[in-house]
Amino acid sequence: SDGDRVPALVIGSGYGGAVAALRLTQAGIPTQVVEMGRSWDTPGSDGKIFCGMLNPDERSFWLADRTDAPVSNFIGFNINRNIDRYVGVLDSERFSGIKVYQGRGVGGGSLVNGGMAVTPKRDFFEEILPSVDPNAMYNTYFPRANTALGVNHIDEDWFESTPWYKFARTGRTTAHRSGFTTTFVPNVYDFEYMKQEEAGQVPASGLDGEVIYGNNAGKKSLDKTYLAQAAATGKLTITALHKVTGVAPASGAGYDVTMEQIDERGNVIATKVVTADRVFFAAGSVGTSKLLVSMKAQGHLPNLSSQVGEGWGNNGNIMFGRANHMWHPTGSKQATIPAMGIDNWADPAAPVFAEIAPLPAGLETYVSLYLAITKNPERARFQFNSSTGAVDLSWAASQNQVGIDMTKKVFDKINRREGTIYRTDLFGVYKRWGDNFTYHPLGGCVLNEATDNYGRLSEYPGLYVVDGSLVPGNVGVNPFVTITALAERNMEQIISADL
Ligand code: FAE
Repeated sequence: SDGDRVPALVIGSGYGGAVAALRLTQAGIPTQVVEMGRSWDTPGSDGKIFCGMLNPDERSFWLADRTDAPVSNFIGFNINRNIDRYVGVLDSERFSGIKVYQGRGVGGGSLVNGGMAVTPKRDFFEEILPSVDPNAMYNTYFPRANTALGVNHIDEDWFESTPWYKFARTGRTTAHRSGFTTTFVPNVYDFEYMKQEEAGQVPASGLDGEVIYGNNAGKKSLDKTYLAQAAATGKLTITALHKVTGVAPASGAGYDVTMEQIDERGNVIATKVVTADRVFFAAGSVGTSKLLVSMKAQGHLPNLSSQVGEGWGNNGNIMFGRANHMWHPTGSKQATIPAMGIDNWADPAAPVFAEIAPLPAGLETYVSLYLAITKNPERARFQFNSSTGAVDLSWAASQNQVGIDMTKKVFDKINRREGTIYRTDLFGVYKRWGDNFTYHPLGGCVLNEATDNYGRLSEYPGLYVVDGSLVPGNVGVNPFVTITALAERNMEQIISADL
């Protein structure tokens, strides 16, 4: 509460925040996590904590009057619907050139994501983060992250036979016929639980259209892994529905952290200041970058590196669909959890890792949906806008053209071989590419550039960055395993050297 003093305060409860919370509390340090979203532990009037994708209600979106689904249209119809403003679990934050999807709530992105748990390719990791010892990462921190996150692999025999992964097998068949390689993708969704869903033995979630607005079962989100373990130490406090708006040196030692308490409709009901000896920024690439850029510009943390706000990228995200022939159905039953990717990353002309994504519409659509991660080298910066008081992101829509070009090199070939076409009705009216949004914001406070080699904001002893803003814009695969493993590496060093 207002006026408290705490040894360690963590801003945000996603991957970086959850790792910080666990390792600090295990080291015996009382730790307060401040999270702007709600704690998703209480069912609504329908008995469920989260709503499904086909029947979204106020729980779906963060303080919005209308849903804003990534696949917004279907054969000419906009499928979004009006909802009441509420602190829903998925935010689509709009900047002038791109929309950034992020999780809101205790657990951050782990509440809404597809659970794909991919360790990056070692040579690309070495390329993007040359200051990090790759042996330590691949021998120690990636394994540690995978274990703590509860990563598991699909039973391949079951995958081959279940109707729920027909869409993935169709995507694989068409990729192979054009000479592309596919790979199974590990996940934090419990695939054994999913088998029990199919058998009707447990409540269905991944087999009942649940994912981007939360999973009511099956998924090992951070509230069930890292944060639960941290709570078990007895040293963790989580303060939900509090948004940090400022961090500045306190008189004496430590930092004053200013926060607004909001109600479930988003109204500010109190403003509080907590003083912390150490502050860990874990508000995500966008949240952390916005806070640091505005603190620097407003003179609260003026000595921060000029690199703060730089190096942001969309992980090359491009979403799109192909229309299969009638003899290549994708299935009216589709698991919401992706299990396979097309891996063309090693091709310098078209470096693409494309997840074969479900489109669980409850009916046969013949659509193959993909989320491509391309090696898009374009970057943008966060800048404080003194006339609006907001932080802008300089990304221009045209910066994704290079990602589209890479994607086309792979999927034009598949379309030619199959005699098929791209769908043009999923992202608007006659819009082929879902290129105006990202699921994978990365960078803005890049490791060893805006921070030291362990995430310390060296100009301000006791301030640290631990989340996706450390990763320079693109990691070539879905990012949360990398974010988690880097946080494990950095926290180990910080705890042993600084605390
Ligand atoms: P994040 O998890 O975003 O956590 C930041 C937390 O800070 C959030 O809970 C915010 O509400 C909170 N916050 C922000 N600002 C403030 C503030 N001022 N005060 C207090 N709290 C604040 O950050 N990645 C994969 O690896 N595999 C996938 O399958 C996958 N699927 C995805 C699907 C969707 C729909 C989305 C949106 C993302 C997906 N991602 C996936 C991306 C992944 O969830 C994301 O990279 C991580 O969640 C980022 O982790 P951070 O710790 O950086």
